[in-house]
Amino acid sequence: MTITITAFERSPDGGKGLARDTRVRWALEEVEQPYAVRLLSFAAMKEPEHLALHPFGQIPTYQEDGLALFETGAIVLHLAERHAGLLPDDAHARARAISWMFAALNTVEPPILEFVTAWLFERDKPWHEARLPLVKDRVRQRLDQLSVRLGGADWLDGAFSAGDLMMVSVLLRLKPSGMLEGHPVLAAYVARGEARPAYKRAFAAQLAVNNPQAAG
Ligand code: GTB
Repeated sequence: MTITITAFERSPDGGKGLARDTRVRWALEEVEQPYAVRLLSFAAMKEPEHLALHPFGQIPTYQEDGLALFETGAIVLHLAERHAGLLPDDAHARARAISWMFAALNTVEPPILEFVTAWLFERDKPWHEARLPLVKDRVRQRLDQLSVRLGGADWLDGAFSAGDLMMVSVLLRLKPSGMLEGHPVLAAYVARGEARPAYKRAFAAQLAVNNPQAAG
């Protein structure tokens, strides 16, 4: 059965690939699985039909053969476990790659989200000037730690894995702010992710939806 995911009818980022359907598209491309996309308006995401698939009324969702999933971590892990290409065969290396997925989602993404929210949406708040440096520092601390761990390696633990896919996806959220520029090791790591043919296909597919003129 065809895999169907959901995505924004028009992402607020206008095609920068920052909405979370991009990481699911990327995983699908890495494991060479064809997929269809059902596009949703913000209003449709809050309708009972979509809430039955996603309890929080968000995108993306994933459907295949009677299985319905939400949460990008669960979706990417499901794909990585079912198809070759995103998890190593060795049991220990596999467990470590999954640790990196969780680290991306639970340890690195939260301060990045706090920062992006403050930077984009809280500029008019009276406490904005005082809060922004605090949330920036929390991001910098994680970026410093991650840079040290990555060091001169291409990927976090041997070959490219679902852990890298998730970490690069999370770090990409920082690109518009310029914050990655202070961390050349991570900027190069993100660039390696973006250079993967599977990422390029995923990016182009979301661009065709969100900015058809730019997609050409
Ligand atoms: N933890 C969930 C997951 O990983 O699947 C989070 C899902 C989520 O936050 N989905 C967002 C959503 O549906 C879209 S990705 N939001 C609508 C809502 O909650 O009503 C977040 C996002 C949105 C827009 C941009 N952008 O424009 O730059 C970037 C990221």
